[in-house]
Amino acid sequence: MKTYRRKFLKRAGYTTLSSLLMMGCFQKEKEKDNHSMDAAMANYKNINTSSPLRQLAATKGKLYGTAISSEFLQKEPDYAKLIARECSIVTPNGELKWNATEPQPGNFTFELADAIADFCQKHNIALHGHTLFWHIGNPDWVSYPPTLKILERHVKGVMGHYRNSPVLKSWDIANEIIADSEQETDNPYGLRKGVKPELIRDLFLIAASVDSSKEFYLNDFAIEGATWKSAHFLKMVEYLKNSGVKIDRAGIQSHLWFSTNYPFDEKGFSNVLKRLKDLEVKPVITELDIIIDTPLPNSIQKLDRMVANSYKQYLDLCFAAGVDTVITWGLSDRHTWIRHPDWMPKKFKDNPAFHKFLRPLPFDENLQPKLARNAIAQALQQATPSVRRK
Ligand code: 9MR
Repeated sequence: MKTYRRKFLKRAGYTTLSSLLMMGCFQKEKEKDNHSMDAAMANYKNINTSSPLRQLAATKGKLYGTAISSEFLQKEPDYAKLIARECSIVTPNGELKWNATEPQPGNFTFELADAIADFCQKHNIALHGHTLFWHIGNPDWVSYPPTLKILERHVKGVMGHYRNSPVLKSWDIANEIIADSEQETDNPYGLRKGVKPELIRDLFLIAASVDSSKEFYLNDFAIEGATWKSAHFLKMVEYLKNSGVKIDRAGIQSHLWFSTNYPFDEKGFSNVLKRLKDLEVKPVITELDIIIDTPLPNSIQKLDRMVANSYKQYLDLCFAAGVDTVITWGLSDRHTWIRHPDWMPKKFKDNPAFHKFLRPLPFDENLQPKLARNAIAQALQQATPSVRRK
């Protein structure tokens, strides 16, 4: 089995996102009848190429958006303009993480996150709060997991600041609490070592005591199929529901790998969505981006078509299950995390010739729409309407 480890996470002792996706989520035995993604759905005919994605989404009672960074918002007016045009929801890339909001114990700072909130207000965009609790992105003084007392002060400080915000509509109350594998948990819920289910329950309770007017998410990755992680994620959702706490939505991050070598686990993912429906917790696609795994095609054009077809296949399934919100982890390949040296999957990092094949988002480096943008548009156009999201 291949493993890819991000330098950053290796230090923390966690298996990487990419290795998990490779191992569990999509890596099934090769199927003889695995059709060529190149040939499938190749045309994208009758697509509305002039309407912004937010408008196409609104027509179906849905929201479309992206992760956003205050730094680029300030430095790149063309990027800011594109976000305002295309998006009806955004997630701050890092501005609401613990290291940004409470760098010193009890000292809160919201300058950068507020700049994003102001932008949202100006352009009528919903803001998704990411995140109150994570094992990464914490200042040095915070241990993982933190004590309930430290956690409570943090949640009160951060959620309290946005209690009256007209744009902030939802929170990732907890992010990535499920361990990366069976070997890395010490409890039947599959939680990261040291994390007790009661702590997560209390976190949701504290959040509800501060501001129950927002939607509460449990957010995680590598749950887009029948995986060890998805089984434990669902178990935690069920535990939270049974504990009677407010949990409205499941954030399905969707950092996806597609390949001509292994199929997407449609059946497994459909079962995850069905189980969430039974639990009355609505799914949201919170961090979508798509990497094409080796063997890579011989041209960027073909690669872009494979990415687009993968978007279409994935979103068709999501929309058929009633998903009403899709957030991509970036809008343009110019800013994708996956090209950053700290995060680039090893397989790509070790092969400089592969770098240019990391094109996971709907717009290119020059902010020009790619075929993936058309695939999202077409999936939206073909989707059954959702009950309108506010
Ligand atoms: O894309 C984000 C990257 O720029 C940050 O350095 C990193 C640490 O804060 O977080 C990345 O975003 C992650 C998100 O917060 C949670 N899911 C996985 C995302 C990609 O690593």
